[in-house]
Amino acid sequence: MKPEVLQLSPILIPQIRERLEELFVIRPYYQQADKAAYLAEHGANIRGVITGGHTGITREVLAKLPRVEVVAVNGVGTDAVDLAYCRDLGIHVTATIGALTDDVADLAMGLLISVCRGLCTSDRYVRSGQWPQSPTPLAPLPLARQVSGMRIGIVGMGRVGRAVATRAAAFGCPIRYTDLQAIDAVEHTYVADLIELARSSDALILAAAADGGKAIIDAQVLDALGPEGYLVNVARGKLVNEDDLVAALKAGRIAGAALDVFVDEPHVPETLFDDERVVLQPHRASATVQTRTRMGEMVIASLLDTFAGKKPVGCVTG
Ligand code: 8YV
Repeated sequence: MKPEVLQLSPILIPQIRERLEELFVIRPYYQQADKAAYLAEHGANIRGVITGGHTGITREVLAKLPRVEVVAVNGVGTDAVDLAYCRDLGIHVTATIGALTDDVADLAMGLLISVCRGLCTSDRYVRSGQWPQSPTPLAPLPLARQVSGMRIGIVGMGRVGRAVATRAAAFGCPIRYTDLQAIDAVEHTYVADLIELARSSDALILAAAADGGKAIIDAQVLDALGPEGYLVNVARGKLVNEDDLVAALKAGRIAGAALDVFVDEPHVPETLFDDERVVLQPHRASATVQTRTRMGEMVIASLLDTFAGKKPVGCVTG
């Protein structure tokens, strides 16, 4: 009999979906209107869970899955899963570690360039037919901020942070970073204090894990970044106090922000919608065919390992 797997978020790669259907009985929880009834019907037979990094799984849902052996996160962040609770119950939690590093770092640089060079604003300018009305160099577009050579502060020097550093270094950017502690393998300057890092950076790039659940970027940090400074977030929305960010942008206390993640996705503070100093993405950092395929393969491998009685690939629960 094929193991039953509860799916909490969609898989967008057709070949991965087909393989999942071949190997397991997939129960698409995310498509159900009456989720409680669906759990009541199938919960007792579920042996595995597939979920997204942002979606995770609540303790309430886990409690309805008495036979569950593994929560396979189709993503690298496990902050939306209660790891201690899973460990206590002997449930493996896995993540697609390493699969999306390059894509997330690519998007961080893309966002930095977009916000500094006004790419989205200029694109809207051309598309809306305004260019012929006031041809360059008279176009009413402000001159942009040069990216090459910007002082970059990386918050969280894990895999993604390091991949961002490699890219930023190729742009001739001096790099400093903060993390829980200095990392021997990293050649860049460590700055223990986030406010000090913000003060000495032209752009802060957030690449930290959000397991602590704390909004580390608040008014104080934003003020240290200052009116010439930019914030880029490819990690988690909850790392930022969004009210403080909106207020800082509104008052011109920072120069701009480029955000792939938000506190209450898919809801984005509406005041950001017509702010040209902001670039917004709908949590797409890992959304390429190549990366989502690799991630899907890792999810399948971790389910198969678990059901074969092995410690699964990408296990973060030890
Ligand atoms: C994914 C993410 O978009 O890896 C993560 O933690 O949040 C994202 O890369 C998500 O997990 C896709 O389901």
